[in-house]
Amino acid sequence: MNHLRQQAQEILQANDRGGFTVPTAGLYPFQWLWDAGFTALGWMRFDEQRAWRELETLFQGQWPNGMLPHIVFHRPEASYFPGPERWGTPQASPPTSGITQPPVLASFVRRMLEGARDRALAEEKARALYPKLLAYHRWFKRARDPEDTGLMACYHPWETGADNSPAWDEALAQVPVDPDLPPYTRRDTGHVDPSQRPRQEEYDRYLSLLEVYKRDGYDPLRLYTQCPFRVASLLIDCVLHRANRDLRALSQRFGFGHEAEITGWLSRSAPAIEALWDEQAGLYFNRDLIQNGPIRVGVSASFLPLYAGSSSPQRAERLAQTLRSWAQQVRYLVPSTDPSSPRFEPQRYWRGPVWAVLNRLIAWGLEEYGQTELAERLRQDTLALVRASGFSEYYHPRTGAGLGGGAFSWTAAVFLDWAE
Ligand code: 9YW
Repeated sequence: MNHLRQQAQEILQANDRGGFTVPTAGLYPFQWLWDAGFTALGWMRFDEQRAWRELETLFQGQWPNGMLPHIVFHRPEASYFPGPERWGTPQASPPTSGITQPPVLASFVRRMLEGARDRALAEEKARALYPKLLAYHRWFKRARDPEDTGLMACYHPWETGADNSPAWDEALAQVPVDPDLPPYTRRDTGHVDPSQRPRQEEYDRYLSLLEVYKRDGYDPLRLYTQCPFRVASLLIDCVLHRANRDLRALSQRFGFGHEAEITGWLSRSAPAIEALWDEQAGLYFNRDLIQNGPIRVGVSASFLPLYAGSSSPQRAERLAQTLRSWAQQVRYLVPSTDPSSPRFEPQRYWRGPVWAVLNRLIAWGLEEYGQTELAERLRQDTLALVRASGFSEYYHPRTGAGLGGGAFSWTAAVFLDWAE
């Protein structure tokens, strides 16, 4: 195992561009939001200073309104599309994308603080990051839940972290392809086998949404009523709920005094997440906010209310049963889509493959509900996949083959954080 730890460290070091870590060279040459969070957890295991730096660098891209974008384009790089010109956001220095991603950061900052060997450094860094985290979470509430429903409106599959999940098929199909869509050349399929990437019709719609944002001047409240893609995503809502619990703990610890405000948000999000439960399916479903109905496809995010901590013990037990039934159908947990679904595609990106980061989040939740055996199963499966196929972006849930990009930062980071 030691040589794998060594290799994982070397991947982070090789992907380090001086203050930020690219997810993988070539395919993703910038800094991504939730990747940066996981990567910081990995750096924490061998270079704490560098771990904190990862987050500080990410926050250089924070918008004046508090929004934290999903990509920060620290320096020009032609190997990725769409770059800053295509996003056309008002944010110039550094340029960024115009949507966000699952907000793991407050939870990870708390974890880093509690696990740090250099206590003084951790206190100083976490305290300095706190106001930025608070501004980000306030932006979420203001911009994405102006009606105080408890669920956040998401405006793009990229924003959910799980781009081509079958959960978004119908909602995305409702997005008209812009007849004046400027021509473009995909770069992703030049790096990775197209059978492991989203399809062309999805890409045309992903890019048509960017034209909508630009036309609407990135005005979040206009998009709240006008955006042709609006979903409540379990990845965003559960991660944010958990992050708000951790932000509240940080507020209390440092004496910032925002606990009542954050408790107010939590009191709305907990019942709203629980309303996504489906008794018959034994799991939680994402929700289409335009059709105003559940999206009945089981996905790996369907287990995240365990990570949020909003589930009752009974529902947690039922979720564990559902997960065990998935385990009958694949060799490695957790496939990103229910393997009994007709939409399950075991090698296509978020339509079936196993992702180490999702396993990490789900296992945290399982542990907290006392489901230690299943949590350990997820840990063992993740380590086995790395041993068999290296540090891939994602893995085939039946064969264990490594898929997507290689030498992948967040997979290496999860390994460092998880392998004892
Ligand atoms: C894209 C970087 C990102 C992840 C996303 C994943 C993929 C592709 O790669 O996005 O073009 O932005 O879906 O979750 O953050 O690893």
